[in-house]
Amino acid sequence: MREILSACPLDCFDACSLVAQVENGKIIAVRGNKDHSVTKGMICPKGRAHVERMYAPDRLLKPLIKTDSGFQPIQWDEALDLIASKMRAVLEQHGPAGILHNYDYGYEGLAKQVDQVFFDCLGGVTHHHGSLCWGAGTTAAELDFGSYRGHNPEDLMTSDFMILWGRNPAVTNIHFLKVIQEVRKNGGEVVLIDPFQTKTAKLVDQWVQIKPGTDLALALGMAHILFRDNLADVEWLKAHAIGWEAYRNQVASYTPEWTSEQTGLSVQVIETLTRKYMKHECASIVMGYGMQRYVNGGNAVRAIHALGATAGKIGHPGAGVTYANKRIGAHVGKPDIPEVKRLRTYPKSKMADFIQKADQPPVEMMWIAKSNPVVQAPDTNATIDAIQSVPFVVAVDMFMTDSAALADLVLPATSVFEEEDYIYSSMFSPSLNYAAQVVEPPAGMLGEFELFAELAGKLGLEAYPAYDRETYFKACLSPLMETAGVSYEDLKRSDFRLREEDVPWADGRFLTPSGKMELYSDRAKGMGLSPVVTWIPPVSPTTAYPYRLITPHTAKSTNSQGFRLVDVRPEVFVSVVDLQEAAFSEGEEVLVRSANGKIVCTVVPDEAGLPGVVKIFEGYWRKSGCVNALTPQLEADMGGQTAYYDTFVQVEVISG
Ligand SMILES: Nc1nc2c(c(=O)[nH]1)N[C@H]1C(S)=C(S)[C@@H](COP(=O)(O)OP(=O)(O)OC[C@H]3O[C@@H](n4cnc5c(=O)[nH]c(N)nc54)[C@H](O)[C@@H]3O)O[C@H]1N2
Ligand SMILES: Nc1nc2c(c(=O)[nH]1)N[C@H]1C(S)=C(S)[C@@H](COP(=O)(O)OP(=O)(O)OC[C@H]3O[C@@H](n4cnc5c(=O)[nH]c(N)nc54)[C@H](O)[C@@H]3O)O[C@H]1N2
Ligand SMILES: [Mo]
Repeated sequence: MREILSACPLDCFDACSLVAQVENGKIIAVRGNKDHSVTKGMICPKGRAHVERMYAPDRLLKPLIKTDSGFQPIQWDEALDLIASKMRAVLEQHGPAGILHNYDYGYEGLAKQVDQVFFDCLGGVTHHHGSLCWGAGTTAAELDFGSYRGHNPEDLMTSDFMILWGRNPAVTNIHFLKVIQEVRKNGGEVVLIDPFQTKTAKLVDQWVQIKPGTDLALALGMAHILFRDNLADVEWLKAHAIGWEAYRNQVASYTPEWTSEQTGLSVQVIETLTRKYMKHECASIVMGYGMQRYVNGGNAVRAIHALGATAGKIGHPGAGVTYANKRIGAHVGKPDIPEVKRLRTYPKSKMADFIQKADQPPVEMMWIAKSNPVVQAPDTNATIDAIQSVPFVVAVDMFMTDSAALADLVLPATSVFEEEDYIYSSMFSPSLNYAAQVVEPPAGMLGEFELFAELAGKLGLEAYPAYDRETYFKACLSPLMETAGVSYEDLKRSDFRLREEDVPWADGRFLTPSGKMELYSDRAKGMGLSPVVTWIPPVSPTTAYPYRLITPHTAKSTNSQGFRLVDVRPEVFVSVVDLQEAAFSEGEEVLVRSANGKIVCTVVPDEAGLPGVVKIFEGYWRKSGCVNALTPQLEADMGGQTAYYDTFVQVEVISG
């Protein structure tokens, strides 16, 4: 048996380093790399499942074209000729904006980012702005600090008090559990703020059950208390922040009573939490992405940053406010290609509407890769209609997803084990991981790296760099090599880190236009937002749709990727209080209906659930019932973020 270094390409905080075990040219298992500072030898079932996915009988191995009698295999060359001729026709008639390039976070390696190089070389195709995932928060961090840099895991372990704010690491970020363990082992305290009693709630000292969409109010109210009681670190604010007086004036009206009314927390809980947070020198706040999937999500993250600053915790070891952690990503470049002007962009959260309304030019061709928008984008029914309205759709995936099934041409994708790559995440882990090619791809299979090169050749696209893989990687990684003073060979290992300090903003120098932390942001103003954080209420329920629907991430899957073989109804978690009044009961199948669509779910009681709030995990395919059939194309206050959790539903007995 041989062991070969690889890495997990899933969209995840942890970005694990993997070791593939190979026997007779076949991978028999994969394990976590023991020598990796974050992975520490432990991986999750989703990481191990890369092997199952690669050898799965339903994996796509050949290009498929849609015909009257369903999908039929065609030769690669034929498929690429067809794409080239369709592209040429759209380019001639409508220009590059007639092509829409849809991609998401389905695969986190560099090798498959050549799609962006290709479409940029085509000359500014229609492209999204913002993100379905974390855009409100990353934009908030860019406004406040100039970038989103988090405290590294080892530094967070030295916290003596930690607020986990809307994050569920027991499910989404399992290597963070080591951080929680260390903090508690050293006598520190960990508090979780989440509307649900998640698995994480059982691993912390205190669970604070906040009303959904009101974290903004809590952060404003906590800052109010710090100023009111002269606890605020005004020295820090004077030295390092601009606009702090305007911000202090702003929070003056957000009293504990007001905060209590918004958040559903008692004044005592709010006061005590504030005092504890202030009192501990190494008090950290670590946010997740659930709490920014609201119309006020960006302001909520800005308010939490501002709270950290008011407490004087920014740039302090073991403290700070961590949302994401752009380390390697800040030093990754792109091949040298002519600069492209993206003439037409649309907010990612409104793709379906955009496609239907686009007329100058209309969307004539769509490229779907590394994403499953039918299941994951908001408003599934509208997304299906929109994709079907596009005359020619190409999808690239390892499997016939609900999105690929709508395409005219489906191209298979390679597994991470079949290509050499460099993989990193900007969510938490600060490491770059090398993934060697472990096995050859199936005979004749083109990976996306080769596919775009072939396509560029067929189109005579001279701007597309005719790089081999190594030249491409070097072009992307040269800024990193320069910053770190290392050679390309030095990067061919797991766990490459920049030797910069663990503590962001410790030198008091920020990447904002003013060089300070911006509690007053001209850039926010330029975006049509209040320059200083302000209260924006979450959306309210209506009589027709009285329940707020939260659709968080599940342990069983990364987004839709683990639901391929699942064929059961999703569960709808209903609070026991609501269940007492309801016409349905535990285990019953019910119709969950919103203004956008409906799905059938099985009722599960939530012993600790808030009345008026129901939960269904996201990721289920259409055969089970996509939760996004219920969600609207609603944009948050910033970052093109989807306000998924400002969705309202009715739950009812299935009649007949
Ligand atoms: N197992 C697994 N791991 C994953 C993923 C997955 O699908 N499965 N997905 C990956 C991806 S793409 C992402 S973006 C991350 C997401 O990682 P997380 O942010 O940790 O997970 P979420 O489920 O999005 O939301 C976190 C928590 O926010 C809570 N929440 C909802 N509304 C509110 C609110 O108003 N206030 C507060 N305080 N909390 C609220 C939810 O109840 C949930 O427990 O995880 C990554 N890791
Ligand atoms: N209701 C609701 N909806 C949500 C969320 C929520 O909390 N609630 N969360 C949102 C979040 S945080 C995110 S990040 C998005 C995720 O949205 P998506 O990124 O669309 O979700 P995935 O299900 O991970 O789909 C990725 C697809 O990429 C494919 N893939 C894997 N490897 C490759 C490859 O090498 N090449 C190609 N071409 N394809 C590959 C996978 O097979 C899979 O079908 O969903 C969002 N949707
Ligand atoms: Mo995400």
